[in-house]
Amino acid sequence: MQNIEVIKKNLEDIKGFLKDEKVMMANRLKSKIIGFLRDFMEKKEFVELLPVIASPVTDPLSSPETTISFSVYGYSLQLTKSMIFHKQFAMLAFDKICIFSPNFRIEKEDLWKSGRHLIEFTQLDLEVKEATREDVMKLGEEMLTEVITRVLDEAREEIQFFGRKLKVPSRPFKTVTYHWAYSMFGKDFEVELSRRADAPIWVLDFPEKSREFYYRQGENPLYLRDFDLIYPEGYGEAISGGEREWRPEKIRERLRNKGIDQSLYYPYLIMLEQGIPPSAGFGMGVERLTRFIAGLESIKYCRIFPKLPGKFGL
Ligand code: ASN
Repeated sequence: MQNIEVIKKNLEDIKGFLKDEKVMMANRLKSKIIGFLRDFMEKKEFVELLPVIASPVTDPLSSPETTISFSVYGYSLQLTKSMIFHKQFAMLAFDKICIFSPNFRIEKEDLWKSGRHLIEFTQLDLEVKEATREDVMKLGEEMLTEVITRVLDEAREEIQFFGRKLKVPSRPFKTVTYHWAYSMFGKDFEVELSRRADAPIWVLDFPEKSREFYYRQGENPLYLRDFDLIYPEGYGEAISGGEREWRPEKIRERLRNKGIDQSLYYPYLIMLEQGIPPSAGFGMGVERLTRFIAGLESIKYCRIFPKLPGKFGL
């Protein structure tokens, strides 16, 4: 049971929050950004699908213990942390798909301070059949530059309100390897890299051990055919994605090596055994993109009912 006082306090906070012009402007900007993203995807002939909110299996991410499960009609369902498995499945029917997908992730409580974590957020998740990592990275670069170009032209009032100095990044974006970033800045390299960068920068080839089992391994199987895109000026991660593993024997081997119980992933494993095409794709957080474009200190302004790690909220 929620304490009535806590609920009242939260409602008061929300009322104050809704009167803040920053919230109104950030959400107006986000609405335009979503439109620009949609136009871009349509131009590239993507089919937009609607999101899955709960299903028998979801992305474990690095913390399977934070998966939220509940029972419906005696079957166990999980709240979506990402639609990765559904995206791969959809490749049986479509060549290019995208979804504005709401994700729910229990983050560590102290991450409310990071300025870039919400436990409920939306990512533009996309997948392309038989694509390579390079294909989808190129797509990500085109998408980000097009959105920024259109914002500068068509969201002038919002950009002026935030006093944001934005420039369209030139392509191709710079790339570094995980290995290089880690050796330069240690395990928090994302923060440091982002703080020092004045343009978006790709980080490639994460170690197999550090990421989920669904990314395809590279020529050196210790590293993956994956990537993150990092925003400049300290805004942190923008995009995460890569090529997918589609061969069931490889996934079984990865699960075994990671000590993960295969029965947790039966729907996925059976899908792979019946055959799906290889693909590549990524997800881009919509609120994080809005935060970066507006130059906001906190992501909370980018949703009208923000849920921050460790906090109670409507
Ligand atoms: N959307 C990401 C991807 O496509 C997965 C994630 O959100 N963890 O790889």
